[in-house]
Amino acid sequence: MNDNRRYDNGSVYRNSGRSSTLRWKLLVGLMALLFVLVWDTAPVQAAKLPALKVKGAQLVNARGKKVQLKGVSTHGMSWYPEYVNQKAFTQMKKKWGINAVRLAVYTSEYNGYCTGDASNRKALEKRIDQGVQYATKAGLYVIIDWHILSDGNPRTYEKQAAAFFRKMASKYKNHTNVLYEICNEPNGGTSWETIRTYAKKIVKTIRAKDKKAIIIIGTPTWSQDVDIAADSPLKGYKNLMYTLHFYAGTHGEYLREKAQKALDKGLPLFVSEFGISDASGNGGLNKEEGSKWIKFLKRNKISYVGWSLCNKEESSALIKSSCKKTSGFRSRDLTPWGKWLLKQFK
Ligand code: IDC
Repeated sequence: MNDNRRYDNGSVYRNSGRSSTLRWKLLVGLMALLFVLVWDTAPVQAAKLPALKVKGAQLVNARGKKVQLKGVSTHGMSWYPEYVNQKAFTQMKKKWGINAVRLAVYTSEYNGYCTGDASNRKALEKRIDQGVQYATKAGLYVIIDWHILSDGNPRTYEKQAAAFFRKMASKYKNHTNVLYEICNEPNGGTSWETIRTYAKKIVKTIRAKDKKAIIIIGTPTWSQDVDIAADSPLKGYKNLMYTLHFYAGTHGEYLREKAQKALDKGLPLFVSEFGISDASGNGGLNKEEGSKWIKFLKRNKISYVGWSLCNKEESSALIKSSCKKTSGFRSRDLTPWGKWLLKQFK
């Protein structure tokens, strides 16, 4: 008796179940369609991340709270464009715990922006644009890095730099998450005076379009002589920071002392690139020195960005050369440096 009733009720439920399941499926389908449509057509939320400011020597948010950006730099985007993708950026934000990414645009080496042809420039600009969009969607701050290196003196390609940053600043003036790094590492004996002259021009160019974005200015000797820059920083502009780079296999206490001197003079520092290999980007890792650096950066709330997101056979690459994936990285895909860096982000 009980059993029959159960069967009876069961069949009634099954009948009405069928039509309500259908209704549910339709509803879910419709919602999914709507979601896809909205997702696809929604403009990138350029203003999602609050704009940052510089207060004294410190990077702060709109409420004046200290901010430390932590992130990863691409290798040259002509060399390793495949790592600039949405999945990788979103994974690095969600799983690695980074809040910033740096897009390295070499000016001179390997299809550099200034040495390649017009179609190469176009391709690089497209890649930057994709990088900015992916970073924005992932909720990351993004640094557009004018990566001078073998060209040594930023004035070598000053005209190109001005045109480039004019373009970038008008494109991204409403992206509160974009930062501009105007000369990666001046070297070859280029003086601070020369860099300063260059910086004044480029800052002026950017400010004509974008009144507020953070601008990071390179310093002499591969962005190490921050103490010298601290004696005569640029005047008359807000939100300027100065580049400090180190590779812990080569640079230790003496460079931290220079950085301390700069901080004591009130210079806002930004470590837009570092590693714990030697300065060539290769050789053994110095984790002990690396930890001393991280402590120093943490104590002074200085932002830092690790070099580099690629699988090149060199110890400063984050991904093992045997790993061909360009997203969805697992711990076993990372080099010893990659594993070490991820620990610092946590
Ligand atoms: C290195 C790359 C290497 C590439 C070389 C080009 O790791 O694969 O062949 O550039 O010259 C820097 C520079 C950065 C260097 C890095 C390691 O900003 O471009 O990348 N480094 O040498 N400064 C100190 C170290």
